[in-house]
Amino acid sequence: MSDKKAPQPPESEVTPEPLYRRRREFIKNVGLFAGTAAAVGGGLYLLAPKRGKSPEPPPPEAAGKAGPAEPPAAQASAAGNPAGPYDTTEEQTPYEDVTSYNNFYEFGLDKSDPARNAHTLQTRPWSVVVDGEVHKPQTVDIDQLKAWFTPEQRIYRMRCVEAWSMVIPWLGIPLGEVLKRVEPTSRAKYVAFTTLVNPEQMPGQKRQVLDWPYVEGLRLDEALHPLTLLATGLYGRELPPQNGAPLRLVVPWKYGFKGIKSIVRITLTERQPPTTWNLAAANEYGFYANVNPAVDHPRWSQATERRIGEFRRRPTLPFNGYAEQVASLYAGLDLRENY
Ligand SMILES: Nc1nc2c(c(=O)[nH]1)N[C@H]1C(S)=C(S)[C@@H](COP(=O)(O)O)O[C@H]1N2
Ligand SMILES: [Mo]
Repeated sequence: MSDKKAPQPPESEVTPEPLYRRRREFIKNVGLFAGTAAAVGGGLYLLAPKRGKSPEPPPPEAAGKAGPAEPPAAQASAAGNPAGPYDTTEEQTPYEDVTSYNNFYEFGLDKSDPARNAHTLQTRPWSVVVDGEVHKPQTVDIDQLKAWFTPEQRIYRMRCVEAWSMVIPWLGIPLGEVLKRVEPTSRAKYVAFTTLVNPEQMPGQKRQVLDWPYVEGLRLDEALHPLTLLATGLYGRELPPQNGAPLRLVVPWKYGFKGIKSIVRITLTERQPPTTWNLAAANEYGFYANVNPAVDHPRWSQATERRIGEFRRRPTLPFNGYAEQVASLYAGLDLRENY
């Protein structure tokens, strides 16, 4: 992202592609040199087969640090055909790209920074506070949460506000199921999410590029929609730290920045909560952030996007292709004003 506080315009997504590839080659070589260092965190992922060759995740050892593998059932279905009513059949973005081209400013501003740096994140033990306007507030351990609701696979498109996109097979728990368990009060209208603050583990937080912690929010009806997921994994495996381990939000009809990573708190509120990118640049990033090809970003068009791995741009779809499922949530709302 070029200026201090704003995502890069899509032009820079197109032109630096060769640079991005060169950099990856470089990182790969460093990885080979690094030897044991490559065995922790993202190191091994960068040694995985080249883009296009195989969409398969690395062998189980590679995910070792992230914790236990996902249940065999989830692992088996990850490579197979989509089964659910919400899954896309579009080609899945290779595991290597999903885990090496990231936005996670807590670990640096460059797309390749999180894969290199996020191994310092300690994802166990990890607990999540669920509180606010609920009858049964609680603090739950991440493994307890995964035992309550076995993560299921969802294959979703992800569209970043910078105008690139991916197709990712997530493993996750529908957020609505978690919220129902804590019993929202009649006053609950919104859900606020908070990322961990820990500058030692997240060195990017030593610089005030954004207001830490990263915070996000949804309207309660959006949070309860069956598409909305708390992801715990991808490609049938534990979520890598660079993708927001151990728990991150996925709202596939909204721009990617709504998908807050490494969540430590979920608070139900009466009032609309503040959100990080809206605080950084309110004229560029709204609370809703629904994918909308008809409403351009002030500095670039949102009409088209670059699917990672493709060269021709493709049209961006209203609500990222999920209009049938979610458009009714916004009946009567001016989507130009509520961007
Ligand atoms: N805490 C936190 N969450 C975050 C971000 C971030 O910088 N910090 N970046 C967001 C943006 S802009 C995008 S596009 C997605 C990227 O998710 P991915 O790296 O798993 O593809 O994460 C979102 N969640
Ligand atoms: Mo993004």
